[in-house]
Amino acid sequence: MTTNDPGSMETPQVERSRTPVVSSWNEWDPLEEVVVGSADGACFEPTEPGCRPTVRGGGGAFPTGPKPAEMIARANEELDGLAALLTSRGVRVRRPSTVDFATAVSAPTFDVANQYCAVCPRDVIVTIGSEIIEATMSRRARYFEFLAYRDLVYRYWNSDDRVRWTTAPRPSMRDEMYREEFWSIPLEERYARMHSFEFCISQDEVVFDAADMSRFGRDVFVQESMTTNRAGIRWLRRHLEPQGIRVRPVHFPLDLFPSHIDCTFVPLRPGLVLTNPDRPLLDGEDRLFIENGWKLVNAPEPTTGNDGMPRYCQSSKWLSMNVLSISPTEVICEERETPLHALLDSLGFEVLTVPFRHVFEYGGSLHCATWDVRRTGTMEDYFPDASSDQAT
Ligand code: ABU
Repeated sequence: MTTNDPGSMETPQVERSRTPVVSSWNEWDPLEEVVVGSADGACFEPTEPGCRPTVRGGGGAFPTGPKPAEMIARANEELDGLAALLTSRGVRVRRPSTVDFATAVSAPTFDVANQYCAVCPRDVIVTIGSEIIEATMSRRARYFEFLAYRDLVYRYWNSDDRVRWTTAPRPSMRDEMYREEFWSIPLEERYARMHSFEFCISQDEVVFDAADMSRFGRDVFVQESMTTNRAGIRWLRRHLEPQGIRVRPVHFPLDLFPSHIDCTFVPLRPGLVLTNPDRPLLDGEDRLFIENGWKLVNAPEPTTGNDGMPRYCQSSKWLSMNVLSISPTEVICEERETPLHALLDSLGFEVLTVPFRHVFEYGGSLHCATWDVRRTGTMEDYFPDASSDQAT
């Protein structure tokens, strides 16, 4: 059974004697409690300055408003399947609150005709140690997505006074926050400019999505992208470094439309990162890994090319590598990604699989569709040799 019933979270004296109810330092330690997204109330993402959705295969204008009920039901069936698998492995699963994403937003600085969904908590919220951080978000339709998790956040916060809760600065999302010209740059020019790392958001306000972060103990790597700018990374650094956490920007210059790091650079256990062969790290940014004995292993070609992805999916074929680790030896993968299963098996992992293709059109796969609240383990230093330190 999955639940968002607070259960034992209501008894702080009991919780106080053990691990905080919120505690997670990396992407691979044994998972104890997780939030799995829900497609309830989902809408098509609207066209806005930070997002230009297009129907794949030249299918005309993108629909607006609520997604059809059968589309939602298919995605929910797969999300429920993931929740059931996690529960069967002893992980406590919770679900977001239902939100009416069809409600328009009219703010002093922007309007948007409908909102999006709560399928991908990873984009919105992150656990770092016993702190929950709500991201600024980069798109108007996602400004209020945090509401789907507020009941849960309050319950965690109320149940254990070691839980820290931070909401990052709310950006204006006014027109000036975006670079409209980004969308009309021809591909050849994008290649020529790939090292400028200027995407559809300007650098004036603090902007980040939580899914541009990847947690490696006392090091958090943050991708500069269409959804996270340099001011966002500076904010994260000033916020986290006083706690002894090093924030390290990373760049993948061949990804001309980067959005979220978890289809590009996916740590699986201490010493091992699954990498994207189409999106190598910027020259020199791999040194820290190599000098500290980490192996970067390329993911195999996904079983579906970009052309075969669902019509309304705005993500790349590399959702194949958007896996969820439930321990340093167990990884959940999409069931059709057999070349990846074989690779992970050869690297010593137990590979668990679930069908998840219908979730793809909500912009994510297994890692995106989850928010890990508690994993065993403490803050470790996996990069003790910092001679090539990029954090300063
Ligand atoms: N939300 C993750 C999508 C990343 C990608 O399309 O590669």
